[in-house]
Amino acid sequence: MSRTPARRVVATAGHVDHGKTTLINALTGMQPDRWAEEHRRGLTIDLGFAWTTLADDTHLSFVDVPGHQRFLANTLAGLGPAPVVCFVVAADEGWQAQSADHRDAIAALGITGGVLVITRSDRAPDRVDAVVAQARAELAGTGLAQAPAVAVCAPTGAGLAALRRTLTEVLAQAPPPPAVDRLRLWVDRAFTLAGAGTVVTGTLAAGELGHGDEVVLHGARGVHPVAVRSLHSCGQPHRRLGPVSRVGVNLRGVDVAEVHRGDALLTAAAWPLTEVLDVRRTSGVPHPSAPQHLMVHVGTAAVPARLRPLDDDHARITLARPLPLIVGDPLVLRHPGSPRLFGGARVLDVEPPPLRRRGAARRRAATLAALPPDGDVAAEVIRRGAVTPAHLRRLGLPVGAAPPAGVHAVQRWWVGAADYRRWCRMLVDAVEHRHQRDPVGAGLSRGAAVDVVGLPEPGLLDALIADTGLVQRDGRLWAPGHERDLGAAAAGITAVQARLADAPFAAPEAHELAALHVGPRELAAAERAGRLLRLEDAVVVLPTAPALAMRTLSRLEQPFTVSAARRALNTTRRVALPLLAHLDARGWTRRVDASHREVVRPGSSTRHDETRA
Ligand SMILES: Nc1nc2c(ncn2[C@@H]2O[C@H](COP(=O)(O)OP(=O)(O)OP(=O)(O)O)[C@@H](O)[C@H]2O)c(=O)[nH]1
Ligand SMILES: [Mg+2]
Repeated sequence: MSRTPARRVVATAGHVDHGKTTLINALTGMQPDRWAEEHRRGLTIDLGFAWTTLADDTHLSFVDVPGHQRFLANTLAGLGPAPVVCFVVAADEGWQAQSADHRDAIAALGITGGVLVITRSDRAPDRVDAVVAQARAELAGTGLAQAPAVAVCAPTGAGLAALRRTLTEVLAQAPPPPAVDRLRLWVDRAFTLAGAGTVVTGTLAAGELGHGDEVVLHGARGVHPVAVRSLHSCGQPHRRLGPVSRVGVNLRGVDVAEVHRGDALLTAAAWPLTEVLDVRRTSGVPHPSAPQHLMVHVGTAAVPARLRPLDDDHARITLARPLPLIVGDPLVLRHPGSPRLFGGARVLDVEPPPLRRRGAARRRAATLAALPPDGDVAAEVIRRGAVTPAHLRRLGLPVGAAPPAGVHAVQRWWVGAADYRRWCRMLVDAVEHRHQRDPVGAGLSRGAAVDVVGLPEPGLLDALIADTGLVQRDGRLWAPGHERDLGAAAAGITAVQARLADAPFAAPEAHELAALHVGPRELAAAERAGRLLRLEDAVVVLPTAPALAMRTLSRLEQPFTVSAARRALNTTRRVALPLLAHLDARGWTRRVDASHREVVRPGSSTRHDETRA
């Protein structure tokens, strides 16, 4: 069975002039230095690209970086998205200043795969072992501490076969690219191709990209929808590419002038775009010794930023512009206006809480110190009160299918279990309190309930109502039974009911109601309790009155007038008019003309054999 050959990307690293470009040229037969100025000066200035195929059919692309410290930003853009490096040290010169810079960058980026290549071995064959030992000592503590070493002489080809074998082994053992369902391709180059338009290139370290995909380009001016017109890798067209590939993407929908290194092609709406992040130091000086103004390098982006130390190892970084970052992303920190790196950090939170109150920074440092490197889902849920697992996943947190201990799934949200219990108690108390204060009042409104409990998501209220067994009517809440409890008004309402039992259509007059201490609120409460029916604000009958009226009206000659109905029901126009309107509304009677109605007979579309609506 044939299998699709793996695709891998390796970046170079190492001091200026140590032979990185010469090595890649010897391995691939391609010249990575693309600019005339680079050839004239014999110096790499910007990233170079070349590729070859290894013995196991792996398609291997190289990103060749400059060694000169002036071009460190370019170097970091090449190393940023690369999972594996060829770390080059010249045998005749040994470890040098930019060897150390690149070592620091690799440490900050958390790169763990690589080969130590001792170049220019022909110039100092007897120094090779010493330089390997020196480099190993310098790389101790980084992901390259255990990297295999190979000595080469590019001009003669000595050692190249061994290097290819070693690269094959290292790449085979490197952890597979993360399986993610969203694209983030950091752009390292943008150019136009005659007849094709805008092309961007980058190292696709995770996610996939396909012909026709609709994605967004995120840059300094926000996000911009674009479509993939065609895709290339290693000079070949492809329908679809996954990690780890060098990709060239021909884009529809964007002018080349609008695209820059550090922009990113993203799956639309799949990434948080963040300016404020909390980070943990992974290498370099403690945060309080770091400059307040700095450059943050991540992916291929380099963005000015402000650093606010929270403790030695934790800091808040505010970027000059938002970037698509998630928890776990590695950052390289550099002095602005200087090629020196002073450290690395890893993103712990891309949606941190504001630090406004006194002592907030100290408390935040303590919280961050307790976080595992990939974040703590339960802590994030509790901090936010309620959050969807999809949102946490988007932030890069390790969200499983089920909520972690201490977290409940409630509808589409995850909430802290203790919070949820507290909200339930608060809601029941607030409803109870409202009823005690005003038994004939209209219960607690939903809006007031959300406010009183301080619910982070109003939508959670329905779950709380269901779980607490509260009764909801017309958007208001009662404890079960309380919606029928009339408190001090009960006696007055009972008197009204007794009177209507004797004379069903003799609705009490306003002054009679007043004498019984029954006002509009008491009538509304009685209606809610199912004890009275309000035909108009102050015109009340028993809930059985409409059905009773129908018995009388159906015996009248049809159609009938209001006067005929009034006489038959032994009542007044004050009651007869709203009663007939009520029957019309129920569909039990209907108007025939301006002065006549008739009973709608059973068997027609509506029936009147119910006693309550
Ligand atoms: N004798 C000898 N010379 C070499 C070897 N490898 C590279 N060189 C020479 O070293 C010089 C620098 O080589 P480059 O490949 O440009 O070095 P680099 O690391 O790419 O330099 P930057 O990109 O500027 O950092 C060139 O003159 C090369 O010809 C080697 O194995 N043996
Ligand atoms: Mg070079």
